[in-house]
Amino acid sequence: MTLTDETGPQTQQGTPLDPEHLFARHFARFTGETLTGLQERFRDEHIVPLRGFCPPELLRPLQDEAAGIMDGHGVDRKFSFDITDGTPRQMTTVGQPVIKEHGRLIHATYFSPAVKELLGQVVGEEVFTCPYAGEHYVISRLGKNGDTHGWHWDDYTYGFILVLQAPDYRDGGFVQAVPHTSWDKQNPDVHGALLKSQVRSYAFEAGDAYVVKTDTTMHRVYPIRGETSRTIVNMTWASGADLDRDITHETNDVLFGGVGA
Ligand SMILES: O=C(O)CCC(=O)C(=O)O
Ligand SMILES: [Fe+2]
Repeated sequence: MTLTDETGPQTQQGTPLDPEHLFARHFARFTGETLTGLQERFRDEHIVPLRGFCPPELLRPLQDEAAGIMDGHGVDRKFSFDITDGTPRQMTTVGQPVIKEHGRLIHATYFSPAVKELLGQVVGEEVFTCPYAGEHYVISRLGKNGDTHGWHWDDYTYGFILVLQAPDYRDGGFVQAVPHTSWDKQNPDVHGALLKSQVRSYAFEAGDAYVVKTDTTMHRVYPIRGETSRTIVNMTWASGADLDRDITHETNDVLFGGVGA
């Protein structure tokens, strides 16, 4: 059980929550055969759920932190992107600069050595924090009937998505992924990707996370319906090869405001 006051989430003893300690202890569950299973699934599907990723003590504080930031700073977005073949983005978002200022726990999650180590083990190579700060972390919320994060790819190799609030799958909001597809920013072809490969769907609960190879896995969040809400934090991770590539970030800049003015 955690308590929160104006200095942020605290333990019952009144000391600030130490996310690193909680992550390191909690990730004992992602070792041995469980880890091998995650590695195999990631290799096969290029996306893998990390069920129960979030240490229970951190879930409520992270939910509260994200909700507070979203309520104070969320921007409603609604458009379709030519650069992803016209797919819709209808959601409320907050970009990295605001989270850096107000999101101690989200920031600590992104810069956690234990999280970095776990992600590297799951994907089978070392991962690096994104060289472009605007993609370190963003929050998005689907909160209105029909809200969706339509089909797209992302700029860097890996995405890590922490699910803080999720509808029942009957109300939509689950993730769909199509591995072994690629994004030609000059000639994006979503329908071609759907025909070429296999769509898999994944439903998540609050506290789950997933890792996805975002540059070659087209993905989307199925539209939500009715009175429900879905909130996630998306954190971008680079591969070693990404660090030597010249990568642009058009969709992040428009959807989340990039690194700000
Ligand atoms: O909401 C999700 O689960 C995926 C988010 C995503 O794909 C993105 O922000 O690029
Ligand atoms: Fe994405």
